[in-house]
Amino acid sequence: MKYKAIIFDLDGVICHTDKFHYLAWKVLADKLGVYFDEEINNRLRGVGRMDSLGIILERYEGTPLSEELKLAYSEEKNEIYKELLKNMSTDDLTKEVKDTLDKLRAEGLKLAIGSSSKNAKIILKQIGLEGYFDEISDGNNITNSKPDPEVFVKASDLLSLQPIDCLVVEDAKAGLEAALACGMDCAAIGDAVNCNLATYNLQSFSNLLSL
Ligand code: B16
Ligand code: MG
Repeated sequence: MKYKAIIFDLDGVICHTDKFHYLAWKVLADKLGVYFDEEINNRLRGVGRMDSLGIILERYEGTPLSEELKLAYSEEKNEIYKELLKNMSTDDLTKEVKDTLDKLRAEGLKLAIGSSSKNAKIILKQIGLEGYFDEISDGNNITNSKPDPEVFVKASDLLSLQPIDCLVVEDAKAGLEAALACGMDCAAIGDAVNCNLATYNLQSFSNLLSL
């Protein structure tokens, strides 16, 4: 492989937390009387928490919400989400993903996380990957979330590598756009394959071994 490091998105690539995001946002949407379904939830993939709330509020017709109240609602959702994350375990990390990561590392590649989530470290701990990655760039060290490239730029900085030496693996359009915006090649997986934006399209996570 021509890269020195791979930067993995977390949710939708290493493991799947969309069902927990959905359940937590649904509680808030019901409280606000806003229609919310799985299709709208799909639009939240890779999008930061406050931007996600903005998408949900597109259908809100009540009295205008102050920024302070929006922040309080997003924190309320996050508390529900964090409770749901307690249900995650090592069973949420597939053998294919773990074996592939181990083989990539054995080939000498550095492995990092580039996630919009402020809960990335909690999730990694739940699935048994605490301390596994060389670097973690997540929602806590950025001010602009994907499609802004900040999270990936910070990851390459942490790795002390140039963007051209890093490959990003993403399941969301916003993530592919973020990678391309900072000059990184990217591999799409899942729904992101249909975006036709990626350098590579993966049918399966283990396809990374043949790039
Ligand atoms: P949090 P990723 C993203 O993770 C999720 O895909 C997205 O649905 C979520 O809104 C975002 O993290 C922020 O998450 O509320 O936990 O900070 O795909 O970038 O790993
Ligand atoms: Mg994702």
